[in-house]
Order: sequence, then structure tokens, then C-alpha cells
Amino acid sequence: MKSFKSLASVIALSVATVAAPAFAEEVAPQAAAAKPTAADAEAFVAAAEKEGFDYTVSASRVFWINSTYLTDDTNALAAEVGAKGTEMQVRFALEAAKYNDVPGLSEETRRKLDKLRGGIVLPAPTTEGAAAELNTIATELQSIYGKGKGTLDGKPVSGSDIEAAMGDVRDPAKLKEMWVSWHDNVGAPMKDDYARMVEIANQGARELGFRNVGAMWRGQYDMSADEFAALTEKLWQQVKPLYDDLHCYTRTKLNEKYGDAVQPKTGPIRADLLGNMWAQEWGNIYDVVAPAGAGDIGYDVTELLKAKNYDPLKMVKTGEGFFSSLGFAPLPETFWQRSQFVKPQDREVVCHASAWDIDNMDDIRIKMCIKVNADDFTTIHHELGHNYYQRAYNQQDPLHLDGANDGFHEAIGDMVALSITPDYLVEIGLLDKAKVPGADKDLGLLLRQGMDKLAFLPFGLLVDRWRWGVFDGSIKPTGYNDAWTALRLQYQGIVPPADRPDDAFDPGAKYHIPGNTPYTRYFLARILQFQFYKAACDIAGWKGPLHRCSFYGNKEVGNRLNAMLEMGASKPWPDALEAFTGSREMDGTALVEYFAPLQTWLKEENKGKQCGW
Ligand code: X8Z
Ligand code: ZN
Repeated sequence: MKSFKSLASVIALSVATVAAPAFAEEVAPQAAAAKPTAADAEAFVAAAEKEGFDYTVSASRVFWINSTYLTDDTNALAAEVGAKGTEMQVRFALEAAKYNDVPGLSEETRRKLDKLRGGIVLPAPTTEGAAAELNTIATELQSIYGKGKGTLDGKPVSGSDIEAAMGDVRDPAKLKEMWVSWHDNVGAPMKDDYARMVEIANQGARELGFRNVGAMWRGQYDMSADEFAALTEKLWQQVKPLYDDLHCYTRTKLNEKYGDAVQPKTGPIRADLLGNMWAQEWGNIYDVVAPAGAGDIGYDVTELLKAKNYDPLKMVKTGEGFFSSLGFAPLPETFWQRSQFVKPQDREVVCHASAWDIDNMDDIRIKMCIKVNADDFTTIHHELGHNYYQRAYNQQDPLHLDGANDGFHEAIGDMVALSITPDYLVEIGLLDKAKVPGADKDLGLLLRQGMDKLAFLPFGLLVDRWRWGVFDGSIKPTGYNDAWTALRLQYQGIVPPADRPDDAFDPGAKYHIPGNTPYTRYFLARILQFQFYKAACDIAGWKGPLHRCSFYGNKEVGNRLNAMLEMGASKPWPDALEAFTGSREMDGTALVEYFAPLQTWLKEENKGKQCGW
């Protein structure tokens, strides 16, 4: 992965991200007239890798400039370069299909051909002008999001500011104003363009022999698209009881704080009360839900950072320090020179955090609009996880310059951030030793963590459940918003704070929809990060409660982790998972184990309550 905006755009265009196998269930495109040989296939793959590699290095620079300097001109350049990339990828995909039935292909060549054939995030048909139209729309959608503003007290507020304010503000009228204005201003204008984009990309998918774009996305996981959908459902059923318990408990606390008129005791939760614009992570309202006694964990990371005068640079240096402690080489000088850490004052940018690998070698960077708070401290570790992964696999062939699957890429930095325990905070001088919460505060710590990690699970799933429906036609443009709201209710048990207008397009108010970044990766990452974390803690010989483990400073963990990272996408993901964890299955057991004491406690707290919605 290159940039994570780019798995959608850059990466959508990056051959390096074209991913996994195409499967028998897909309709094969027309057979070739001549009889190509395995040697022909290998020659084609090598040429495609070279051309794709050269393209991504130069295209990435254009996309970087566009994302960090949003103007009509940079949009035009990004759309033009993007169109060239789409045309190239489609050309490769059609050519790759000709080698489908060639006898004697090596396993490696077969995997690479499958990636070339199926790994385009937004394909276009070969019709004249289609790739240009598709990329113009995609660039415009991303730009609308980047420039988007909501309001607070009637005054315009940028995306990164409103995101932070949703975590801090506790006045329900103000929260509602921010939620409604953001969704109305940012989402609604995108609707028609989004529908057109879906139409073009689906035509592209069909020309390549796939049912629709969603089937292509689901086909990137070393199994069939349908098997993958079933796997995500299985994982969700494994962890859903934890979410249901947390929802029930949180609703009670919100009702106690705001009263029946704002948050009733039963039914869904009002989406703007959960401390996050999308209600995807709820840790920011820990103060609202903290139980007496055990709930006082005695510190708050935002306050610690502020008290010790951390600035964005120091936050990033601290993140780097963790990876260095595992034995990873320091980030290159260019990372510090070329990254965007804070929001520039004089221009519009895409603030949504992303990690970039410009030259597939060591020109790695992050692009953020960092605020000194706990959310961004975690996000820095998340983004650095991408950068260290990218650098670790930079010796792989161009088509293997990617994560084992996209969930792996999203999970590395998060696994590291799970190690930000009280003891770790003491070790780096952020927390006084005397303030380390004792074992009697374990539940508070777990609840704080669960508010982020567990709350995210249904959101991580539903974003692409919506898009899968959009791409397969079961959700039509006229029903875009109602279907979104229905999925939010079904999976998350939340409702918008006000009736939505007919022209609403609330999905557009979430970055990854206009950014065209597939989202199931984040659901997988939520599961995988606990598998990785448990494996790391086992390697480190940790014997205490899992959530107290920090593997900071453990070189053995670093070595084993690196062994997985440097494989990139060269092997099916179960091989990579096995290299680090010993298991070949994605599985929620580690997550369930981590939160088991919390679940027992939540069940006790919820006794006598009418849970569900
Ligand atoms: O988009 C991201 C990262 C960039 S890859 C900041 N995340 C998802 C989100 O913000 O919605 C990380 C967690 C989920
Ligand atoms: Zn990410």
C-alpha cells in the first residue's frame, strides 16, 4: 500500500496494490486467439511490473501534491494522471486474462496474474473517455470532502476541527448542529456524482469479467469472494455479543447524563452523543460512561500530552521511538522533511490521515493534521505502522509491494498502540509512576479501550455492506441514504439526531466513501491487531492480564514481526499470519479474551435492563 487515501486513489492506481486472485465463479473474459505459453505470461508480468512501478512513483508525487494543496489545477492534474493509471491497469487486467488457462504457470506467476486481473479498486471500461470521467469524479469527490466544513454556533468549522470538537463538546444541541451541518454540507452535494461513478466502475468490472466492483473487492483475500463475505460474517458473530453489551451499558449512561428527551432508556442511541462524528469509536466520552471507583483510571492521555507540552512533532518522534525500541531502523531524514504533520494555514488539504510510500523504497511519509490529543496519538502509531510495513517489504517484486492482505496493513500500527499501557507511559516519561492505576482499575482501563475497539466493530463492517449493496445494485441511488441509515441502525443501533432530508447522502460525509477506500480492511484489522498483540505478548513472555502487556523494547518481537512484514504480499496471507502468530486463521478469540473481564462486568451492570434496540 502506498497511501491509504490511495488504496483508494493512489493505490487504486498503484500496480503495487493490485491484489489477489480471481476465481472460477467469475465469468472469464474472451479467450485469446493465439495460444500463449508460460514464458509469454512471465514476460508479460515482468513488463507490467516495470511499467506499473515507474508509473506509481511519478503518479504518487502528483497525488501527494494534490492532497496537500487542493486547487482546481492540482485536481485536474490528479484526474489526468489517475486516468492514465486506470487505463494502464485495465490494459494489464485484460491482457492478464489471456493467460488464465496457460498450462505450466508457476504459483508466483499465477498469483501475479490474478492480482493484475482483479486488483483494481475502481476499474473503468475501455470506452473512450470513461477512465477520464471516472477519475475526474473521484478526484472531485475527494476534494469536496477535503474542503468540507460543518458549523458550530453558526460558524464554519473544518473537518479536522469538527472531528475533534465532536469528542469534546457535551451540549446535545451543539453536537446536533455539528452532526447535521457536516452531513448536509459535505455528503449531500456528492450524491449524483457518486451514482455516476458507481455506474462507470461497474461497467469496468463487468468488462473484466466480474459481477460488479464489490465482487472484485471481496476477491482480494486468497479465497473466493463469497467465502470472504462468509468469513467476515463469522468473525462478526464471534464479537457481536461484546458490542451488544457495550451498547446497552453506554445507552444507560447517556440516558442518565442527558435524560429521556435526548437519549431514551431503550431503542437506538443518538449518533451524535458518542464522541465521534461517525459514532465509530466512543473513547472520547469515557468520562460520561466511567463507573464510580474502578472507572477512575487516574489519567487521560490527552491531558498527559498537554501537561508535558507535547507538540505534533514530539508525538511522531514518540511513535518512532516505539518502533526503534523493537529494532526497526529510524525513519529516514526525508520522512521528517516531507511529511505533513499539521494543517497548513494558507490552503486546503485532505486532512484525513494517511501514510505514503512515494518511491517504493524509502521515501515514506505521513500526511496528517495532528492535534495534541489521544486520538491523534493513536493515529500516529497507526500511520507509522503502514510506513514501517512499506519499508520492510521494499525488496519484494512490484506486485508484492503490499500487505499480506489490506487488513494486515491496517493492523500493524494499531497492534503497537495497544502497547500504550500505563507502565509504558511511565517508561517514556508521560505518566508519573505514582499515578499508575492498580489492578482495581483494570475494568476502567478495559472499558476505556473497549469504547474505541469494540464500538468500532459494526461500523467497520457496515460501510462495505452498504457499498457491496450499492455495487451489486440492491441499493439504488434513490435509496442510498435510507439504506445507509438502516444499516447504521441494524449494525450499530444508532439513529441520526434529526430527520434526514430527501437529498441527504450521509455516506459521503465519511472520508472513505468519497475517497473510495475499501473499508472491510478496518474490520479485519480490529480482529487481527488483537491476534498480533497476543502473539507479541506471548513472544515477550508476558504472564499478566493481556491488556497490561507492553512489548516496548522487545527485540525478539521486532524480529518476528519483521519476518512477517518483509514478506509483503508475496505469499497468501495465512502464510504471513502463521509466520508471526503460528495460526493460519483470522479469528476473534484474542479480542474476546482481552475483553473477557469487561464482558462479565458489563453483563452484571446490564442486569434488569432491556438491551438491544
Ligand atoms: O482511515 C483510517 C486511518 C487511515 S488508513 C486513519 N482509519 C479508519 C477511519 O478513520 O475511519 C483508521 C481506523 C479506521
Ligand atoms: Zn490505515
